[in-house]
Amino acid sequence: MNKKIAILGGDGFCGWPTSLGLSLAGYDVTIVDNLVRRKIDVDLECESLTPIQSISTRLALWKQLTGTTINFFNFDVARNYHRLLTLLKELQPAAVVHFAEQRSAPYSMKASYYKRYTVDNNINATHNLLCAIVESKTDIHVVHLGTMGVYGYGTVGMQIPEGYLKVKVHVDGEEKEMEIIYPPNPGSVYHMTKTQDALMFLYYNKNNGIRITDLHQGVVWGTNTPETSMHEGLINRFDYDGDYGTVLNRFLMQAAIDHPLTVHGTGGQTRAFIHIRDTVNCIKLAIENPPQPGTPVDIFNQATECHTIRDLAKKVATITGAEIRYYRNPRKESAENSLSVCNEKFLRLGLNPITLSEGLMTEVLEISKKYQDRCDKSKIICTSTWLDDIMPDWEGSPEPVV
Ligand code: NAD
Ligand code: USQ
Repeated sequence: MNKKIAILGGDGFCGWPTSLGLSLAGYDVTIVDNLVRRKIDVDLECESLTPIQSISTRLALWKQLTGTTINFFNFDVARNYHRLLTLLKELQPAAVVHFAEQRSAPYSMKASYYKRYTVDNNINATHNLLCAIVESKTDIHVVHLGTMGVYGYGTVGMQIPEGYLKVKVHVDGEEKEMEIIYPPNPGSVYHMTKTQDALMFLYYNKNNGIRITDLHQGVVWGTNTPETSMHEGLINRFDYDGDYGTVLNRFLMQAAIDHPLTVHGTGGQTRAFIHIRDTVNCIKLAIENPPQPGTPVDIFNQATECHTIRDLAKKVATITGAEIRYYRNPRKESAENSLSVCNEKFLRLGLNPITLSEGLMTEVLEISKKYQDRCDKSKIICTSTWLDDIMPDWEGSPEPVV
């Protein structure tokens, strides 16, 4: 069995623990990453709360601890097409896991430069990968990290299916059934690139028969996995700033440093969540269960639970005594929405979901406390706004902002 896996974006928050998890599980892992996420940290004058080591230190340490080599190539998947093509031809991996995209919605909305970068980077990276698989004449399974946000958050109360929706249409007075892609409804330029990725998958699957699994992942929380916990030098990144920090990790870190919890608007937004350890578990399951040749793009909802933002804030406040404050929402998004997500496919494959538990939240609190001196408090408030006339809110208020 071919155990070679290429991981595009393998130095990032999801990519690094996935690379280690697959390596320890016996896969022969090759990481491709242009380290742009580390460069963005420099530009934003902010860095991971946890002291992440350079990629060469990380890989040398992994070799020392496990005796296993993870190969690394530093190039831009969106620009260096021929390097990608050569790599696929030479390596002939069974699967490519594609994380290599700009993944922050606020970053993608800061100004035209960031919108254009996000579109250029994400769409070219995905398209280059698909083209290179066709040109290399390999039968590589693509496992792509998409997002729950492709669906939008207006569901008329129905459960979000896994990618496809059965609809009834009226044709010449007759009712007919058809299956369509769930209508895309992105909420940021970043999320828009993921809806466009989905169209490219549809086309290359139909035209060239590429086998593709698109994982519509919810907001990831947590930091470490059993593998990244093996040594401090393997620690995963922890984004807390207004651009890259995601909501639950931000709340836990804010509680740890006595900063009020920054709820946007009323906190009535419901989102889907997954712990980083389940990200790794799900990707492994996706690799081990590739679509059969000739079948459509396989779409999974990679999320284990849904919560409103205000309920998350309340949970964190209950454990820690933190103050909850409400900030004018920097985003153009529904103030309140319901959300129910079908995740039957992963459950059928044997996923045993890790859900929000005090123990796991305490782990994140402890990491936050340990590294609190590395926090730049001026970077916590979200300053990227969806429209020019929305001003960042530095103060917040004790009451929900409608
Ligand atoms: P990240 O920014 O930490 O990691 C992405 C990695 O890809 C970085 O190491 C970056 O340097 C690299 N990269 C980006 N563009 C590249 C390019 N053109 N060539 C080579 N390398 C490139 O992000 P993450 O949180 O690990 O997210 C990974 C993927 O998972 C993204 O596609 C994201 O959309 C998706 N996702 C993330 C979350 C989340 O909560 N973090 C949730 C749902 C989906
Ligand atoms: N929010 C707050 N306070 C904060 C930060 C965020 O109330 O301090 C709110 C936001 O307004 C939003 C929700 O929390 O309503 C989620 O925001 P987020 O920053 O945690 O997540 P999001 O921007 O949706 O993006 C993250 C990842 C992205 C991934 C997405 C999955 O950065 O890569 O695609 O989660 S999903 O949301 O399911 O589409």
